[in-house]
Amino acid sequence: MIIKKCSGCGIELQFEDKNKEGYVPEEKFITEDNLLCQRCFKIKNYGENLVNNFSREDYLKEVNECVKKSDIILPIFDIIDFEGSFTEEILDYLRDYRSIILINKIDLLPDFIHPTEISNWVKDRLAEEDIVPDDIAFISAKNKYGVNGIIRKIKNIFHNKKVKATVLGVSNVGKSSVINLLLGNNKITTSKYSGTTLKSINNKIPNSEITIIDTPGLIPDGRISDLISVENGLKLVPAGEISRKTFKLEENQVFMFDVFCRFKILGNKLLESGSKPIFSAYASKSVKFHVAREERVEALLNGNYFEILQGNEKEKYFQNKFVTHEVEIEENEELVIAGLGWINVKRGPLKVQLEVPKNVKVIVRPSIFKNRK
Ligand SMILES: Nc1nc2c(ncn2[C@@H]2O[C@H](COP(=O)(O)OP(=O)(O)OP(=O)(O)O)[C@@H](O)[C@H]2O)c(=O)[nH]1
Ligand SMILES: [Mg+2]
Repeated sequence: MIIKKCSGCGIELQFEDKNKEGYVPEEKFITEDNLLCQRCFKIKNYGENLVNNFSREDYLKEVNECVKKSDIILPIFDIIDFEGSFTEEILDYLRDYRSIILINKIDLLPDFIHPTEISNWVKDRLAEEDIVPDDIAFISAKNKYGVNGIIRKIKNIFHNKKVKATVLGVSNVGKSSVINLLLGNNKITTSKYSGTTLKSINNKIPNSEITIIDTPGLIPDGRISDLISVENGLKLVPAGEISRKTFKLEENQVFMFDVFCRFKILGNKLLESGSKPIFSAYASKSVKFHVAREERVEALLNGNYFEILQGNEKEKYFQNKFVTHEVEIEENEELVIAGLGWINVKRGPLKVQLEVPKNVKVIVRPSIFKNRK
């Protein structure tokens, strides 16, 4: 029996069962090569979100097998959801293998930021996790920025030797989009939904000795965007430049990150001296920021001011167990809520009481952008 694989998602093709993954009609299977399965055809042509039966463990096993056979790994991180891009497995691979880290989606950074400005920030954040890659590339698959540099960087390390390079990362960071650019075609299926690539896909980069391997996205923990419906989760993922607003907060006021989480100030030395803390909030444009008096919060959560979550879905979201974190953030630090956004403290320190659903990853990190006047 001949084995053929879908060139869009890597799944083994079959013609026996229309309702199972990898289906193609029998005559196509027999007579054609470079086939697309029915699922990839629907994603590519109709933008459908088709669920699959693969589990977190299936994906991990597939990625593990590819990594073991690689000369170098190319982990991709999303610059806008940097903390949401890590999983323990990815950090372990990075400690064990040679790597070039690809920082993707830099088109979503505010206009005033140049990638070189955040390069030290990225290096320091990785060093905190004991990671020292061979190189780092700042790229945008959307704008085709920096992608040719990847090939140059691989050649710098391996010269003209044969190389197997595995691209890996959490779902939706743009692995397949980057590989398509390296190949100069749109062979691999990409989509705005998570879980598009199902199995590994090997391709040779033209005019090189490099075999580039795409892998299915690993599933991360702790992102707010994964606690709501897929369609609404996408609204929390910035599609254009991220939105930024600056606030001063009184002691009895609450800052609301839409309905998703909120915090109040727990007293501040600067407040006592009369000057209020200042911070900027960053998130996707669909997320509404709001400052309210504490007694108004309940009514705002129940009313129609915030628009992303409605009806049953909002009720369901509030059924999550919420926990309270007390966090102190220094000037030039920021508080990140994975899968939602962050606040950057310009005048502090700022001590807050944050309410978020349990298991959502909350961290304090050095600011990604230098403060500007
Ligand atoms: N703004 C922006 N969007 C990007 C960029 N690269 C990829 N995307 C978008 O991110 C989404 C996911 O892209 P894919 O290439 O399918 O991501 P993936 O990592 O292969 O995803 P899985 O196969 O599901 O793990 C798509 O909507 C892409 O258009 C980028 O540089 N900038
Ligand atoms: Mg993919």
